[in-house]
Amino acid sequence: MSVDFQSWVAAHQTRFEGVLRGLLPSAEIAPQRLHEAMRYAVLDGGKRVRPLLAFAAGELAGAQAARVEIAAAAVELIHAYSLVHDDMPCMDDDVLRRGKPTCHVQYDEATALLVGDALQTLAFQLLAEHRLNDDAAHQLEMVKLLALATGSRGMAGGQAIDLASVGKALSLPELEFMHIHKTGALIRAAVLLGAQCGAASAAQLAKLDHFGKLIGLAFQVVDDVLDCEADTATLGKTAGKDADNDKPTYVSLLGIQGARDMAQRLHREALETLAEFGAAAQRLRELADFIVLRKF
Ligand code: GRG
Repeated sequence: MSVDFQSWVAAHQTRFEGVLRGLLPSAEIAPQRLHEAMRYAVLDGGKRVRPLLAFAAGELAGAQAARVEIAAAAVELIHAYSLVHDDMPCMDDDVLRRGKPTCHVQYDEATALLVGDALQTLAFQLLAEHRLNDDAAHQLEMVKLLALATGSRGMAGGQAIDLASVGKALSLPELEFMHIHKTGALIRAAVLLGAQCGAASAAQLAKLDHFGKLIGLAFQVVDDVLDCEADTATLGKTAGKDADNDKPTYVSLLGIQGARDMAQRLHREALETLAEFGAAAQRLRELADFIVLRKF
């Protein structure tokens, strides 16, 4: 990572933390415990990869930063909701997330369920409340895009396939289908929403969509490798869960080296889709590098 990129990431992460603090309901307001748990699940943790992708795509498309912040916050709230629900006993049943006790451990299961529900609805409230694009019809399309990426044809659908695949041998296309939905859909939406806060052409959006699809899948392939290779302290979540749970992964299907090779190929293809943007896509390229080379 270049020093310039590192300071771009740090500056955006810091500013975004302040944005999230301001958008989340105060823990002083009733129901205090729910609001406190929502803040616990969202603040002070996470790499903020999806918001960073939205910021980079927004910069490429000349979007106003204040608009991209709202789109990025909506995506991050959906992501945080998915982590809270995924960690619950009825799903992945985990006790550690972002280096802290998971939401249901810190609070209780009913609260964690409500935290996820409330974060998801807050995301859509933000998209309805704030101006994201000069064209209202276009903004409505953006709301639909996030809804599709989140629901049964996107992330929640991917999670359903994931839960049903435990102990089963999936083929590579089946595994790809699952991950393009479970992890990829929201990453793709982050890139597109960032760009749609600005003035990207249909042809540019198609390229960015393809980039988001490839880098979303690469993110998951790397996640599978890290689950095998990194330790719990580095990841801030329990390592080795996939093998323990007998889940099909890129590593179980291709082996560690095969999964690494696949991540490299997806990375290369993702960078190729950005070729025509020239210097304007530099941050997206650097984020693609970060996603594939990350150690946590
Ligand atoms: C509960 C509807 C529903 C969906 C859950 C995303 C997801 C679907 C579950 C999370 C389980 C998981 C570990 C998926 C692998 C990829 C992934 C999303 C990792 C976590 O994302 P990071 O690394 O997390 O961006 P941080 O904490 O950095 O934000």
